[in-house]
Amino acid sequence: MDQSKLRNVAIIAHVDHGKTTMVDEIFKQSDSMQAHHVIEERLMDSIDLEKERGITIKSKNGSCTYGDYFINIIDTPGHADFGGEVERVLKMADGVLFLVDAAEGPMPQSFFVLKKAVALNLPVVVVVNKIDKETARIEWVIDQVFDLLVGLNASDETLDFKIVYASAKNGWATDDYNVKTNNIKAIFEAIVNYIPAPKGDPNGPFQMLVSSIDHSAFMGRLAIGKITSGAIAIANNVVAATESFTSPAIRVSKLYKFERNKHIEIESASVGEIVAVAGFKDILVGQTITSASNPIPLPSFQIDPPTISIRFLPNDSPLSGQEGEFVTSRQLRDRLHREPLSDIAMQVEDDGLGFKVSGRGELHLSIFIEKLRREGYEFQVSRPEVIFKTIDGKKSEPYETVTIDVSTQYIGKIIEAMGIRKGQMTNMQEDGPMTRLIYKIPTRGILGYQADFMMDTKGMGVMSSSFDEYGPYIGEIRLRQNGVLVAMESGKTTAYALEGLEDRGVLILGSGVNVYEGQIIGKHSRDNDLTVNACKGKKLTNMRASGSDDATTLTPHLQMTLEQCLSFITDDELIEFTPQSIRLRKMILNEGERKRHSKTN
Ligand SMILES: Nc1nc2c(ncn2[C@@H]2O[C@H](COP(=O)(O)OP(=O)(O)OP(=O)(O)O)[C@@H](O)[C@H]2O)c(=O)[nH]1
Ligand SMILES: [Mg+2]
Repeated sequence: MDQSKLRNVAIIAHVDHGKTTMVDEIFKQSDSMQAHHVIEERLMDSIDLEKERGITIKSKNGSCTYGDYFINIIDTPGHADFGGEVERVLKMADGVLFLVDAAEGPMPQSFFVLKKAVALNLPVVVVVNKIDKETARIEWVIDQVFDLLVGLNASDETLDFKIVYASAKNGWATDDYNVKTNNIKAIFEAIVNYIPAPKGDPNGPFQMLVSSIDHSAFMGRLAIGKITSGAIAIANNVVAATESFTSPAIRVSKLYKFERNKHIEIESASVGEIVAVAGFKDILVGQTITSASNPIPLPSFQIDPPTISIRFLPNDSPLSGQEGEFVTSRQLRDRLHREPLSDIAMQVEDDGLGFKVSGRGELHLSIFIEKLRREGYEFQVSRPEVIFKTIDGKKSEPYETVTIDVSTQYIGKIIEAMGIRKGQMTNMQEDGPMTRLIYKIPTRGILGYQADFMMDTKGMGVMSSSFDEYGPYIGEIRLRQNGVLVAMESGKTTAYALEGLEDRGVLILGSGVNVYEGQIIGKHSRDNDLTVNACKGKKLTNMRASGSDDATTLTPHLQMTLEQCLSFITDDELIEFTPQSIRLRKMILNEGERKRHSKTN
């Protein structure tokens, strides 16, 4: 392929600023697209969980053609928990499209991803997206982007960035926001004119840094990266190497490039191209695939360390083994240890009691939990904990920067909630009916706040946070004020029994559900735990048979999401996950034993 006609561009932005939607349009309006082809919405969000949640979790490669140019596109996740991913895949890019929402302007993760692009000295094309929004404030957004780049000590060339204005959702872009168009030609032109062709010596020894790993049902692990030197062909002998390690040589069995969002088999590839290489069984991200006769590894990645961890345990609840396919400790262990092979931001350790799984944030771990459930695993987890460190002899904990945009009427609520969570306000800006609040807050404090935030602001607020730095431990933060209602015996819940419990608190399950002794069935309205009978039936009368439970009408019970459960439980509680159920329980199921245990501790 003609190196000068190649472009490798990564699309980066804060969460929801429209990256995947822009990629749809790039595919739709590129020359490689046949007219009759229909592209499904957010095509690159191909994982079920991505479709359901409307966010990108894993970065993905694709490509299109424009005139005689071949453009490789890397769609990246915008959520802070997946920032490690962005950092890695930027190594495949020769420039970035930096999208920013025309109303929101740069948000915490905009700063993070832009910082990574500037550090790699990548040219930046700024795309002010969503200019169709009524609340768009284009000039302000551009000033903000400029200030951001100045703050990052960007070079003069970078500060002289090209700007394109777009409405990805409506399929158009323009160089002049006063002139509406009906296509995204301005985006394509910016890519070919402002993002350079890849560099590298086509005749040098073969080198490709592995930036991500994909799985193919037939070929196993596929190592994806950009060729930075030389060429590769089927049947070549190559090794995977780092500065301290060289694998045995393998023969390249298959080679793929990306066409639209699909893998296409090819015979050979040369410098500048982004390809997937099959043949290595155990290859890892950060290793370099390089010629077997003259191996020259490239420097590997420095990935930000994990900030929170959760203990995974085999499921030992009385209902275990009824819904899942994989239940044993060994199956769980094997699966957990497999994850860090493709997600290097995740760490797994055996800790005697179970497995400590550490990641970049709540969402990173909760998405993993959901993934395991869907694969058929049963397991339990304990309360998420932040990872403390000792820095200069002092106990330290992770802090985040939180940006909150709310309608001014809810500020009081937010300030109160942030206070309880030990957040410190660093900035407050009023802008019309909205106010932007910026806080520095311990990660512990913000864990699980998203759901409450939605309630506090009646869904009218936007909050996002990203890891800032380790700082001094701030002391106890007590978030759960209430105790729980705990089932005293195993059985099926009855409406009759639950009705009697409604004034004790808020129930989290309904009638006709199998529960076990020690399972949590609701939140207590007071601060202590209360053991209750959730299964008792009505006394027999000669009018009605026992079991006809239907005359009772229960208030609909509270449905807790996975994330809400994670932030709800305390140290003596667990969450039990199966493919069908999420149950909360006391670690010690029997009330007597629980009491004895708490006395002796
Ligand atoms: N009004 C408007 N909405 C848009 C535009 N582009 C995207 N959206 C909407 O913004 C939301 C987020 O779009 P995505 O493309 O998923 O955003 P993303 O940047 O890929 O998000 P993550 O990958 O999760 O970081 C969707 O509801 C889109 O329909 C636009 O130009 N105008
Ligand atoms: Mg996306």
